[in-house]
Formats: sequence, structure tokens, C-alpha cells
Amino acid sequence: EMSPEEIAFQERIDRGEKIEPKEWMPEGYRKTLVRQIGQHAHSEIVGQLPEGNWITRAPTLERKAILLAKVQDEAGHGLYLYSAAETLGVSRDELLEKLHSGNMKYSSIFNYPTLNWADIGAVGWLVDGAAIMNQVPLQRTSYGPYSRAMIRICKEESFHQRQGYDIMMKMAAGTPEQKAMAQDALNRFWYPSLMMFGPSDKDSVHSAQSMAWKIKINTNDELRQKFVDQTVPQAEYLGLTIPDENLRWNEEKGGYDFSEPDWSEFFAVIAGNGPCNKERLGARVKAWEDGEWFREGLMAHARKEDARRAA
Ligand code: FAQ
Repeated sequence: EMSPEEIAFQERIDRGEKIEPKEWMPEGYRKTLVRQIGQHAHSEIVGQLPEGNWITRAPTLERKAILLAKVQDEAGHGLYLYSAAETLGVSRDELLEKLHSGNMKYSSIFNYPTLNWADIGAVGWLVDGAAIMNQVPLQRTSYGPYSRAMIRICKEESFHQRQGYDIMMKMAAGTPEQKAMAQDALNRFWYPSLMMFGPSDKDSVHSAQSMAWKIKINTNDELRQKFVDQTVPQAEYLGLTIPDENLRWNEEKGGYDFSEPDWSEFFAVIAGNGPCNKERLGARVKAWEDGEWFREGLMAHARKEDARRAA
């Protein structure tokens, strides 16, 4: 039941060719990419908020400079990704309107609060760690502009993960109080980080088609497993304990067995009912409204330039 065009398209995907903006693509492929890339862009922009909250309270000038650079990188990632989405015939304004009206998602993780400095370490270590695990394979995604954006973004994400782990090393080797803060941050961010990979494969509605189109390269559970396997030794090196009594090495599968996150919490968070959803979305809507005078000024300037050129 696939049309000749769809068959030819799938053959290109199967050969590993990249699809470029002006080329023919099935409407479902285009829509899936707009959803995923748009959601990814929104995550970068909303993702600035939990860390931005700590720029004014970083413990040293050096830590402040590092955190500032990281949060600025996230703004840049959001912009590359909006540009990649725009090549699919959707405008940035449309995407933002959908975010602000609650019709487009952003990553569940950014609906959790950052309560203290150790949380900034945990975000870099775990959240950026999970982000890289997901994004490294996406460098090979079938859509050219998305794939190229991922290559640049991954280089910066590895710096982000290192800066977070570096904070954790300092805290874990500090006073007993500092070590306890690091442990508490790990306790609170562990399961939300596991949720970043999306629902378990049996509940993932988009995975099968997205993988056939090579928009996604791995299933959600595959990446979650790789993340756990990578992170457990890092926690051990810090002398911290992963908050999971069922965590154990499984020789047969060559990976850790671990507890699933509470999926009812995940579905509540993505439905808008997490601890910080209203605050995060409210901050983005306010930034959009506060910027109205500036957008108007830009448009007025552009109209004047056009009139001058036409004269
Ligand atoms: N949060 O069928 P699936 C970052 C939704 S990294 C919210 O499995 P899919 C860097 C999903 O949209 C974070 N919603 O979906 C940074 C769908 O709902 P829909 C951003 C989620 O797309 C670090 C439904 O559940 N990274 O920002 C989540 O095949 C530190 C069913 O799920 C990316 O976006 C979730 N965690 O797989 C910045 C990576 N998971 O749309 C600042 C690119 C699932 O039908 C600080 N995206 N949903 O209404 C992907 O790889 C995929 O979209 C997945 C989800 C794997 C996230």
C-alpha cells in the first residue's frame, strides 16, 4: 500500500542517504521531524531555566563563568534546532506559539526544581549525560539539517557533562554536609533522568515508525540501559549510591538490572502536572510578552529598509 514515491523514499533511507530540505518526503516523516526537532529545541530553551536560576549564586567566579557559558550554549542549541525545524516549512513563531499554548512538549526533566548548588552538578552529570547518550546516535539521523545540528551540539554537551561531574567530584570530596548534598541531588535527579529517554518501549507510540525512517536510531529502553551502565561506575567513583535497591550487575546480559521509574509520575509531568510545569511555561510566556516591543521595533526597521530599497 506504499506509493511508488514512498517506496523510493524508504529505499533511500535504507541505503543510508540523508534527506535534504527541498526533497520529497512523506507528510508523516515531515510531521514527526517537526514534532521531535521542535520539542528538542523547546527543551534547550526551557532547559536554561533550572540552571539560569543559579548563575547569580554560583559559589566562585570560575564556577559562574563556566555555568554562564553552558547556559549560553543551550540558547545556541535551541537556535540551531529551530533553524533545522524551519527547513521543514514551519516557522519559529508557529513553534513558539504551540509551546506557549501547551500544544507542544519539552523534556519532562526541566519540570523539576534545582534546590541548591549540588543540583547544578547533578544536572550537568546526569541530565547532560542522558542528553548525550540520546544525541550521539542522532548524529546519524536521516534528516540532513538535524544530523548536522547534532554534530555541533554533541561537542558542546560533552563539556557540559564534564562540568557537572566536576562539581559532583568537588562536593563528594568535600565536608560531610557537602557529600550529603551531592547524595541528595543524585537521589532526586536519578529517576527523572531515566525518564528523559521516554516511556518504555511497549508504551512508545512513535518508536517503530521513527526507527524505520531512521529519525530515531535506538529504542528508548536501549538508550536508558546504556545510560545506567555508563553512570553506575561514575557514581561509584564519587562514593555515592544510586537510589535503587534492585540495581545489580547482570553478567548474562552484560549490563545492570535496575528499577523502572514511576511511569505514572512521568505521564503526569508530560501532561503538565509536574512540580515546576506552570512556573517554567509561565517564564517562557512572560519572556515572549516582554519581548514584544523589541519584535515590533525590528519589524518597523525592516519595513523602513524595504521602503528605502523600493524607492
Ligand atoms: N519528556 O513515542 P515516544 C536537552 C512524549 S536534552 C517529554 O517514545 P518519541 C539538553 C513524546 O513526545 C532533552 N515528553 O516518543 C539540555 C510522545 O508525545 P507526543 C531534549 C516525552 O518522540 C541538557 C510521547 O511521550 N532531547 O535538552 C518524553 O519517539 C541540560 C510518547 O513517547 C530531545 O528532545 C520526555 N522525556 O521518543 C538542555 C532528544 N519522552 O509528542 C539544558 C530528541 C517521550 O506524541 C540542560 N528526542 N515524550 O505528544 C527524542 O529522541 C525523542 O523524541 C524521545 C521520545 C526519545 C525524547
